[in-house]
Amino acid sequence: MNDHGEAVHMVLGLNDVRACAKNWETFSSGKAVPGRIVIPSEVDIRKVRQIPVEVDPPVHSDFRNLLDAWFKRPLQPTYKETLNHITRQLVESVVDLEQFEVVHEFALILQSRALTLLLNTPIEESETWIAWGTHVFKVKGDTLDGGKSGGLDEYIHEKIDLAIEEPGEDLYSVLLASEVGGRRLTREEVHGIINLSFAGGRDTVINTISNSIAYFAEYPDQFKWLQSEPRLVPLAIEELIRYFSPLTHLGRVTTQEVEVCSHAFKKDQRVSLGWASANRDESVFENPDEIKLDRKKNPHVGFGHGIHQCLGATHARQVLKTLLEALLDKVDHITLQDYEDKFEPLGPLTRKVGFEKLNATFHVKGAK
Ligand code: EMZ
Repeated sequence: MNDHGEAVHMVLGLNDVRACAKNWETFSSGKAVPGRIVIPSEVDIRKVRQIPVEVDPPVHSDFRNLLDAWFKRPLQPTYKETLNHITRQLVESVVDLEQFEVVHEFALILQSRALTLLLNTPIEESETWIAWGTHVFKVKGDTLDGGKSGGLDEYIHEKIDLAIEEPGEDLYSVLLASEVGGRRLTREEVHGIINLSFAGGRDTVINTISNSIAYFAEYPDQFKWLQSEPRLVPLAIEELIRYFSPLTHLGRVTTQEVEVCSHAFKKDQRVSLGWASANRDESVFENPDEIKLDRKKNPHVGFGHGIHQCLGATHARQVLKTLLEALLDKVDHITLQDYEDKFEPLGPLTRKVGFEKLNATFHVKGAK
């Protein structure tokens, strides 16, 4: 495909995608200017380097070593309890409604409230984030918007200032007090980590939630079946992530001449690692275009692969698990009223990634 005047070569098979993702020396994330590895490119609307996704080793490893423990907090009992409370409260608030709009009145709210746990900020902060809409850089019609991106930067800078003045236990304060490679993080680096925390897990999580709800509405027998087999929820989550592949692809930039799938690449070319395509690789996944909730062999790359494997994956999985358990517990079945698909342009193709809007009803268990 073409993007911003540059050819982007798309690697599509699972094994090739994995091989390129592993080979960070040749397929670099850090050698490109900020925003260039993202497709569509964010070069024109974002100046800050997202960390750790736009950094190569050895610095990348220093950041991962620092961040991995924080981003594993979703496994802690208190975190799980609060997430469970937030989720059930939201489910309760819509379960009696004749209908509600899933994307904006449910998924966006859940993603934003859950993110307050990941950043360890007050839940009220989510009100501001909800007002930003489903993507932190895009405005209606899917256009990347410099003004919106600048607004996010301003917001982050304000929060960094507050954390400098009055350090707390939030991620801003923790990062400002942290070290990488024997020195304090710079303000720019803190900004880059927080920017990614807002951008990386937003539309991806929202689309996965909306797609999953639509799927269970369309296949009520699968919902019932999972209700009778709740221990299979973790497998079901991996399958939903494989099938919906919320992040279609992410780019790399070649650092030297290299051959991929018999194609010659020059130095400094953009390459797309096609997670969504790899996740439907028919040589690996049996009936790849079907959702098989108890799929056992499921080596999907929905969270990427190699050193850049998604830092927020533990949180995202926990959000989905908590939500699915709450739905199985409270809801008898789900019906859809009307919806509008959301498509992502991919050069000559488009891919359905989620919904612009999705009106649904959660029919409460035990209702007459
Ligand atoms: C970037 C990307 C990948 C990008 C892991 O995140 O997700 C996109 O939605 C964002 O716009 O900035 O974070």
